[in-house]
Amino acid sequence: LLSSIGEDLISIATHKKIKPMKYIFSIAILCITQLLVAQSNKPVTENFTVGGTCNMCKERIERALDVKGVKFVEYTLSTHNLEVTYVPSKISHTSLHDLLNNAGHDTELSACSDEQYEAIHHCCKYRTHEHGSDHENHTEDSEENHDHEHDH
Ligand SMILES: [Cu+2]
Repeated sequence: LLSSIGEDLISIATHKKIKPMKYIFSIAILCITQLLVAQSNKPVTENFTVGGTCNMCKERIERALDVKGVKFVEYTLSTHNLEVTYVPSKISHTSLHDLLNNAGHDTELSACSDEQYEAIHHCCKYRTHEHGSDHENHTEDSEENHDHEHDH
């Protein structure tokens, strides 16, 4: 960028018909433009709460944000905190929440639809999850077979 500005400076300077004030003004505009571009390309880091219970959730959440514009993503199960570093000019703040909702996870800003929530694995139902309790009730009642084959 600096070299291109330098080239512009030389080309502008060689045109002697340009008035000094106009010259300075155009340089200022150029600098401000470059600054704004640099600003929007600068990654920002955010932390927010996302619903999740297990490592499957962690994996799903982090995979959901494995997209263009996201530089870093880490979900901490114990705190339900998601740390994400992204480039605002490439991906918007709301897009991040939409992606998480699509994956079936509520964020502190937006909840996913019932349909999206239903799509996640049954052991990942974080909305009603109780820690330390195993619900392994295999209620397969003894099947009654009424098929009696009578051999004569
Ligand atoms: Cu899970």
